[in-house]
Amino acid sequence: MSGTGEPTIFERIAAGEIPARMVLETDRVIAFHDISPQAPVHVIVTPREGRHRDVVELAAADPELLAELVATAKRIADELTDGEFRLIFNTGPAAGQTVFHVHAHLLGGGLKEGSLA
Ligand code: DGP
Repeated sequence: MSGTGEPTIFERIAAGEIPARMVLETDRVIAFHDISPQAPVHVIVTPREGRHRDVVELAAADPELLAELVATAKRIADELTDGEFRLIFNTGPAAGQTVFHVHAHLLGGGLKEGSLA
């Protein structure tokens, strides 16, 4: 666990304080369209709660929640893509992580130039 400071933007989205184009919500996971899409389908999949900074922390602390995150991404991909997709966890600032609340980028349907991948 980490991040005892201010809630991140994704925690504020989960709390309903900031609007987002929701795709799917479960008890533990939320998914919404990325504000700056890098592919025809670009969805953020993230835990509703918890203070896990990145996927490495989440895997160590709550592997079941990580598995649920991946399963949720697959459910969404089945609906919104041809079933083939990228799942990217930026880990650390030098890797492009800007929001320090673990999240997966679900990318599908072809990538734009200069994309995350
Ligand atoms: P990362 O760089 O891996 O930490 O990804 C953060 C992503 O979150 C980035 O692609 C843009 C997206 N994002 C940032 N702020 C918001 C927001 O307020 N709403 C939505 N829907 N997406 C956001």
